Amino acid sequence: MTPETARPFTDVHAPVAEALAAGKPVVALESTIITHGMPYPNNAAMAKNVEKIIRDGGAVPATIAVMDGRLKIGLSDEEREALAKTSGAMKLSRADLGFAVAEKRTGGTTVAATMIAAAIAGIKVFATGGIGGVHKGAEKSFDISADLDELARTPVIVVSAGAKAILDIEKTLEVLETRGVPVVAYGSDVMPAFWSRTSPYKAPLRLDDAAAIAGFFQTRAALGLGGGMLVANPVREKDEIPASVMAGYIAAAQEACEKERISGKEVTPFLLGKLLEITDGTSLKTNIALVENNARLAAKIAAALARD
Ligand code: PSU
Ligand code: MN
Repeated sequence: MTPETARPFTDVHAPVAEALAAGKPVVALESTIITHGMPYPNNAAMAKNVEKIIRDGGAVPATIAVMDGRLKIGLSDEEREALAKTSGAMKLSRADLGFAVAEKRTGGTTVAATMIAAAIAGIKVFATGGIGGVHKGAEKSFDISADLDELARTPVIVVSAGAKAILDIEKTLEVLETRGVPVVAYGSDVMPAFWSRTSPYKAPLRLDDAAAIAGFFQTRAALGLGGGMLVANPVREKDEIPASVMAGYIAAAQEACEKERISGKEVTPFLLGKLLEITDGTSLKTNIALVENNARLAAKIAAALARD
């Protein structure tokens, strides 16, 4: 897909098109988190608020999704609200993005699909909650998210709160290293674990300000290294669920997942839903807070990129 061949299938929302044409900062946002990651109406409120945070940070938000077969780069308020209410939306990654466009379906884009769309639109920074990664037990299930391959090939900075603690963080880091994806923890020596600020794993790289992250990205591009990079931004202390507390919840959710024989792309939504139940909504509060935190940092990185 190139910008030219994708154009007939793509709708770029006017404020996004204007910002891109003027070289102003733009931040992409994914939509699987809206369609599959959170229940309505929390998903709608989160999606709206995250866009506001990006605007307050001086950048233009571009929520990406497929609606009735149109690849949307930026949604109107009405479209975003409609997507949040859609039941039966597809979960779209690299493998099925083209299917949804060809068959005129509606779906939320994962980190992988959002990166693809951002790259064709010329957007370099993308904020999400957590990326997909290597699932626990992957040596049996082979369940490794397409997000990791996409990070290796598509030149977008993905700002996340690390890999979800429902994943095998150690194996996820190994795969990212093998694929040549830089993982930069923001202001931390250890990898954050989504709901928690810390994990037992050392961060491969550390940078302490947005301008340095932008500079690193530009240097990689100049060296012709290709591909994207992952920024791991720890959730704020006041919003975190400590790793020791989270571990018990995750084990319980995992057990339910195995018992109910959930597999494939249902695994992540199932585990998130189960955790929501088990934690009585606390995990959702933290999830929303960390997405907002990532949006703030992504706006700063986009602003730094736009300055150069
Ligand atoms: N983080 C969340 N909720 C989500 C996801 C991440 O808090 O719904 C989504 C992202 O879109 C990510 C996807 O790209 O889960 C990974 O799914 P899979 O493991 O099937 O590749
Ligand atoms: Mn998977």
